[in-house]
Amino acid sequence: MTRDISQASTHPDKVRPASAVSRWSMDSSDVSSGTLQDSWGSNDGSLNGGITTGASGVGGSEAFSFDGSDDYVAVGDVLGGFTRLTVSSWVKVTGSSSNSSYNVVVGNSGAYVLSYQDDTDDFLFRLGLDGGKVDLRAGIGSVINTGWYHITGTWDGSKQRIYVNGSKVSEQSASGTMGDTSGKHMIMGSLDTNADGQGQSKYMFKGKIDEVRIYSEALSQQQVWKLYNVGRNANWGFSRS
Ligand SMILES: [Ca+2]
Ligand SMILES: [Ca+2]
Repeated sequence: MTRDISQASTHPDKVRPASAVSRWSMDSSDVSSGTLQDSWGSNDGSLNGGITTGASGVGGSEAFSFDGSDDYVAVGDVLGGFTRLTVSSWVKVTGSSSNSSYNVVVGNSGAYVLSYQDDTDDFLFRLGLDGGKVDLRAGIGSVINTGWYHITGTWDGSKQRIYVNGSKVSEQSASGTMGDTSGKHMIMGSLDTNADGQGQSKYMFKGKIDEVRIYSEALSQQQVWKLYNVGRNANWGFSRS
């Protein structure tokens, strides 16, 4: 598939429709006193485990580096119960860290999860609908230690889709009521499955995470493609190293 990306935005704050909810840049300029500021909303995150900040990220920006042991960002008992959703992140997987197959990039247990699956060396987008788990895998082959990937999960209330590097990889029908995640915290780098507000050790992520975004609508293929190019655009200094 060939697309003209010459019109792609070079500004990291683009792709901000009315449905934009939260954006975390992972840039040091948005971190103070152990708190990562939400650039769009009020869903700030607390840094745990001694996360390494200032690591090289996408577009010449900075990322967080997670040690796979106890590093995670806890956003709070928020960001659940969506009727439509987009969740996206840049990730660089550098290890298989957990004692489960789930190396969670971002998730709110019972509602949605984006994860690296170390059993299949692949990405997973899970929705929590009507109390059950609805899983969609990316199926792109090995992603460990092969550089940065942009992963996006969307749900429009009837279809669930997963995109990698701006292109749709898989989709399926998915409907129901998303879990409200009451008591469970939205976490980056792990998952709060037992509603204690903390990332559980078996779901830790090892590698880098950058530019996590949440929208309350399913972004279109065109919007996801633009979102990917916002991050990778050479004019913005993107490097895969
Ligand atoms: Ca640590
Ligand atoms: Ca960044």
